[in-house]
Amino acid sequence: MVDETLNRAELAREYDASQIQVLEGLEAVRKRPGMYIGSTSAEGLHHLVWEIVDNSIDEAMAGFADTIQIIIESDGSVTVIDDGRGIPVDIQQKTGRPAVETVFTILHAGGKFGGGGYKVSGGLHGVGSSVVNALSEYLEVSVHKEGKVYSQRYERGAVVTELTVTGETERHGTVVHFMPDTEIFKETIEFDFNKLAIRIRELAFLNRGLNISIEDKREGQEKVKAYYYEGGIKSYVEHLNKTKTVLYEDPIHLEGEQEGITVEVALQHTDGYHTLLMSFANNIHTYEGGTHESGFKTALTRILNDYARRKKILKENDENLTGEDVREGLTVVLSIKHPDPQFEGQTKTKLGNSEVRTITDRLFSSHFDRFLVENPSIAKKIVEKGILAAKARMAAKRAREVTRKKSGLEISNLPGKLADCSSKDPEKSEIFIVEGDSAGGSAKQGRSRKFQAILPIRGKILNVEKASLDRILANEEIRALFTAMGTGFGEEFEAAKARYHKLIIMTDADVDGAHIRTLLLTLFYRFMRPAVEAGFVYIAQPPLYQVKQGKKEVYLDTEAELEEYLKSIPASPKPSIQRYKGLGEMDAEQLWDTTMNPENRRLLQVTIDDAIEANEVFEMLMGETVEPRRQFIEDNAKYVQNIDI
Ligand code: TSJ
Repeated sequence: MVDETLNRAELAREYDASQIQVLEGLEAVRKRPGMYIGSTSAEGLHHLVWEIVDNSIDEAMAGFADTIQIIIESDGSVTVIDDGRGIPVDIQQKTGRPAVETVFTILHAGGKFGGGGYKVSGGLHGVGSSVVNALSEYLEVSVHKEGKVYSQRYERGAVVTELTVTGETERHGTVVHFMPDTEIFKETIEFDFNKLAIRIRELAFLNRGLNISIEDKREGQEKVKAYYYEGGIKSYVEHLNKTKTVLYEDPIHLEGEQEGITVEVALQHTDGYHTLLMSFANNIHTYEGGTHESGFKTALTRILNDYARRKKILKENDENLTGEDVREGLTVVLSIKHPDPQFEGQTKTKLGNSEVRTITDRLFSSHFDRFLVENPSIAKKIVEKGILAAKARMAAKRAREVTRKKSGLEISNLPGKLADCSSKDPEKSEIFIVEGDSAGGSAKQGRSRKFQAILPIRGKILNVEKASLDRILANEEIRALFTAMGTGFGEEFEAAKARYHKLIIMTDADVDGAHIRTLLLTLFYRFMRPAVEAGFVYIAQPPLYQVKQGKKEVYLDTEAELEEYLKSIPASPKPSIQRYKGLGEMDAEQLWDTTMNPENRRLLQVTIDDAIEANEVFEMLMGETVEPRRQFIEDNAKYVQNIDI
């Protein structure tokens, strides 16, 4: 028998050793923060909030919490509060330290006790609260449990106060308050309310019955948004279809569990032609799909074909409906919860667990089949919609075969507004999408004709406040853009046919410009995604200020740069400062010098993540009916510009 009791000296030595390990662990996080949170830009900064909130969501998913508050404090720090059981505070056998301290000081120790339940842990999420602690100037935790409040404070990951009882309480739950460390987040530590609100609303939809709110206490920006959806993803589908004509009143909602995996689906058909399928695994949006999505799709197609044959709506000689036929006009939210999700793909948003394909197929099939049998009039509408889509598909195919008719997007129909370049080498060619005819005129004059093409777009036509995406796609200027690119769009998109390898968005530095840019990025994300992935899409950055002193002209991009520059030059002759509100205020030569000339200009390459975010902002804009959109867009303008970073 080994004597497991340690004497005091041994205990002290063990404790010192473990403290050294703690510091080494968290020091590694501070040395290479990008490894743990992706980046130290605005993106990484916002991950801190999700790392903390995810723990409260886990507590809610386990059934112990139903209210989560997120507060941006007036000094820019963040507080997250839940009404769960409170992180355990008891002294752990192994470390001799309170469990809550371990959560914040040991890498990957988050939520390891208790066991079981689902964890939000995919992509960059779930690396743990200790990472947030390591990257915060300070972090304070308060646990409300069994009548007492236990509190502890850390600075840059290190314990500065022992866990002590600091008061009495009648409630239960966890409060975490932290200030991101400016030594780590050198670009910005400013949280973006709208960016947080978008994800918080999504979490509310995905977790039925959860009360989740976000409050901004910063001066001049005070606001609160609270979300609660009794119907969960069923409410999500209702919300997504709010502006559409639906084929039956209530979304179909199905839920099942097998081998510890829960599958939840809500779907509803509209009279439109687009499919909107959003899938999630443990609350993470699986943009790239995966096994849950493919299991669902296969099952939907098979069940509808079987049903249509049983009911003799499809005759013996009729072909089966295809997946695309049965998904036409369909809006779906699919959400699965898995104890050990595997995320794959370029952006780690593709679910890989192979057993999920079969489980989703089986659960959805049996529920959906029963639904069709029990609701024959809805079933009829769904099958008929699919048959109509199949007929349209076959008619279009015949038309193509017989007439080889042109789609209208051939290069031979190049739009009149396009000032094309003379180069025919796509690698050397650029197209500028320019907001407004007057800026378009300056750009046409100022450009290098050889390799730069200009396509002006009129802002007011692109009024997202009124136009649905369908109508936007029918819009002449948008069609002109796709024609000019030579790629086709959507499922027919071929990046290899792109006539330009740089597609540069050039909009004004104001609200409308940001608005148009969001719309364009949304379009590219949805209908030209391979071009975004190939890195073909860029944003031009016109300067904000021009300072003239005598003959000398200098262009500056930010107010800070302007102030610094003004300090660096003599007071006389008095410099004249021009603030550019729009591209139209620059003449052709200025536009070339500052924004178009490859030698001086700075272009921002758009990443797929930027496009995803723009798409989310767009959806938010389309979805909000209560709040005046104008106000929202104004609040959001700063955020939209942030996609530049
Ligand atoms: F991790 C964290 F510190 F960042 C954090 C955790 C932050 C916030 C805002 C909340 C939480 C959190 C943790 N909320 N609720 C919990 N629950 C537990 O940690 C817990 C409590 C009791 C038991 C048990 O088995 O009795 C198990 C767990 C995991």
